[in-house]
Amino acid sequence: MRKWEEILSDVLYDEEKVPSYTLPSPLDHPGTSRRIRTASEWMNFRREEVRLLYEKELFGVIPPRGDSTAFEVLSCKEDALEGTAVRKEIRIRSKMNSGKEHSMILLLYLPKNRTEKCGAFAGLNFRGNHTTTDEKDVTLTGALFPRNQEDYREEARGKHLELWNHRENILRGYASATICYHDIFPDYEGGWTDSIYKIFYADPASAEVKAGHTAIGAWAWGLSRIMDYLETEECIDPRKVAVHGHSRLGKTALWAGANDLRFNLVISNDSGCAGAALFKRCFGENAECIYYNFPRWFVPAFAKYIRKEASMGFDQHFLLGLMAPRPVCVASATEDLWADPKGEFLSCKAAAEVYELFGAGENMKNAAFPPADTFLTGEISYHLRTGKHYQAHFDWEHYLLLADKFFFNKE
Ligand code: GTR
Repeated sequence: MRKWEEILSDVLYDEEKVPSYTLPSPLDHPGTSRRIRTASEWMNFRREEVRLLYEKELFGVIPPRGDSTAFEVLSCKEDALEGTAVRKEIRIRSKMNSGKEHSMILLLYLPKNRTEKCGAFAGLNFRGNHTTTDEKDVTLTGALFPRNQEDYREEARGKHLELWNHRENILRGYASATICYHDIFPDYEGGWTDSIYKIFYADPASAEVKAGHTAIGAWAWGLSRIMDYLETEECIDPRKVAVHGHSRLGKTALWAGANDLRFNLVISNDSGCAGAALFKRCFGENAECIYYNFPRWFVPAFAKYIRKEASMGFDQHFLLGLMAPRPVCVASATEDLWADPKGEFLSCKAAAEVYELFGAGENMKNAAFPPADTFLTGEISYHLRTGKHYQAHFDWEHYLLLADKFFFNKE
């Protein structure tokens, strides 16, 4: 591998220098002249090939549920968020018959006084459940990541309040659920040992395990465990659960959505490289940058694409296509060039041919790159927010609008 300074000095931020490239079509069957023409051919045949391609080349295999799962309600507060919500903390315990166990704490806000079942937003947080809320009695989480000690303390409460939207989600009638991602796979190279892989393998940090699994796969597993719990909540309609994530957790939300069809709305906030953005544009963060900094996010097979993006037989519109026909939303930010906003948009456009098989995605197929701060809304949605790499109130507005539209037919 080259030195970081060298890698960084080659990063492209100039649209003029983007290499010319041809995007492969997810509907073509490689090596044959066969082309997918119907939704059922996609669902029954090609979709799984594409999913397996991502498993093999990027994100590895997501392990199954544990042999048994137990949900232990640690706390239940009936008058949370100024009396608008019920707040629960649930320990999700994934157990193996061998006796090994992994546990993590879910923070869940449920809207009160609803007559019909509600929808829900599920996402992972970066710094601990207690950083997503200003309620002072939420359990501190995120301790497995050594560098998180600065946030694993009282002072960090509410630190990421703005990124989260619990209050407004509740007021709009949605449940809001989150787990700290470090409690699933602590995000550093030493993280394998404490990750969920420890219940599946004797040596979770071995080369064999790393050859087939990743941190992103572990986090996606965690999102599915949230879904397992949400399915048991009386007041939630499990068909109305959106999975969302920012940045690396946006990549994770896409991978979770690709694998777990129970998520009926998939949201990628500034997911960038290896998320929604096209690799082949090599704009901003590229394969080399991301693999240099975060090898654990990918299987080693991914390394062959470093500085060889042109050789990839797929690109990230394939990943977006795995959501079809469920609605997917990709959000970028004007100052987040590292994540290549234009590449995220072009990927949405290119994914439209998969949605077309289902009679959807028309809005995106013919769309031009939208001006900042406007919503392009449909089965494939996109917006470019003015500002930095962040999940802001403006982003949430679009997500809530989409949940209203697709879950409740409200315009
Ligand atoms: C960056 C990384 C991005 C993105 C981001 C984040 O350092 O290069 O791909 O994932 O971290 O998660 O905040």
